[in-house]
Amino acid sequence: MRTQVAIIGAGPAGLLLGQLLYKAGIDNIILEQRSADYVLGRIRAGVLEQVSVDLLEAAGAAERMHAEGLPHDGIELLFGGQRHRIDLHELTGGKRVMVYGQTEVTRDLMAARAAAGLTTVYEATNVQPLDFDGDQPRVTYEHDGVSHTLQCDFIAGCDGFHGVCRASVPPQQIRTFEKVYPFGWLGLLSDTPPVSDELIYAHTERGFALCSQRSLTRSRYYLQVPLTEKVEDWSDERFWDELKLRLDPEARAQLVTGPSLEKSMAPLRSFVTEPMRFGRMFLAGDAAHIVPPTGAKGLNLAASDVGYLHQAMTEYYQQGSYEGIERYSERCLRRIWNAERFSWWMTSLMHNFPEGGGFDAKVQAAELGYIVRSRAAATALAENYVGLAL
Ligand code: RFL
Ligand code: PHB
Repeated sequence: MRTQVAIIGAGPAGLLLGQLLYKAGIDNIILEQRSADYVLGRIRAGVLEQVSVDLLEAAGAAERMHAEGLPHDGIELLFGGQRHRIDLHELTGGKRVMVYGQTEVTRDLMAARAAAGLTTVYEATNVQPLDFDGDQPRVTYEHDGVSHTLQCDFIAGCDGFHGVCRASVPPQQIRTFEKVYPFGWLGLLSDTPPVSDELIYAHTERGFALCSQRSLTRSRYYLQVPLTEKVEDWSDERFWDELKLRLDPEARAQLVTGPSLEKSMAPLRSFVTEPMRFGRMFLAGDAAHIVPPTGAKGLNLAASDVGYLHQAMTEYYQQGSYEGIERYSERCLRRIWNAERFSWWMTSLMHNFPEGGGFDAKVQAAELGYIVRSRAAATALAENYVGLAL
């Protein structure tokens, strides 16, 4: 079998790349180790920057997002028992974010791919990228017990943090930078109306909490918890009780609780791989970098990597130019390090660091106060949250 671009991973990065390449007339096949239902069952991101919205439009998969997604002009910071609005729209000269779940983005991209008649091999096992340092890369895999070889011009490693592509690079060719945080997020999804029109990022002595949403009838909440906590030990009731303790009195009174549709734990990590191209193999999305979710940047970075990669491949196939390919890592990494900085900063600002001995909490309180008093400080937060123009 042969294709121009072999894409490994059918998460949002792989599916978006496949659609953009298809629109540019570039043939591609996706190999995914899980089933489509499993991929859709993972509840993750909820906030899209304009760059991601634009790329979904270019991919022809934006119709439902525009009909059902919720444009948000602000976020709320809750600390010292009070909420303070950050007016993203006003502070950034008219920018906003779109609240639309990763599950729905993935579903729309899957539907567009199916409508275009493109091949995705789900439940592909033993996927292995090979010979990407030469001119004839290939990917071997097994499906239904049969071994296959896919010949290609390029391999796109869109296989997430635990994928095989980054792991296939000889260690001397790759550098990684990592920071692991001493807590995780426990998330709960429920068919209950959101507690507030806008997202609430809450900093409390009991730890961080986030009130997010998927629609006017579906909410997503998160609690900062020690990494030692187990989901099984958190009944819905315990989750709601703890969330209430981290909200202001008005939100506490307004919170509508209900049975969970999903509950899961996510560790928090900052991680970057340099470079992101190894001969004819590219890493994109979580395969190359992870941000803690506090800044809502992970999916957006995956989308912007794919934007650069699709541009580079289009220039190569349409004009024979290698420039975009050679500059891929550098272009991506500039955006990535800015998002890493912002996500680390938001995480440091909003979470409880018990080992800080009280000093960290005092500095956090001073900084939060500064953000709501100073237009300059609020603008810095707002322009990073909606996405820096880089
Ligand atoms: P994914 O989604 O992990 O997809 C990778 C795919 O590759 C497959 N795979 C393989 N396939 C074949 N062979 C192999 N050997 C393979 N190994 C893996 C996997 O099965 C999978 O289908 O990576 P991708 O596409 O790069 O997308 C990245 C995003 O999923 C991620 O960055 C975001 O979810 C992060 N994130 C958020 N990002 C935002 O922009 N805004 C948010 O509000 C936001 N909130 C979040 C988040 C992530 C969270 N968690 C759970 C980590 C909230 C949370 C709680
Ligand atoms: C979400 O809705 O899942 C979400 C929203 C904002 C974040 C992180 C996660 O910062």
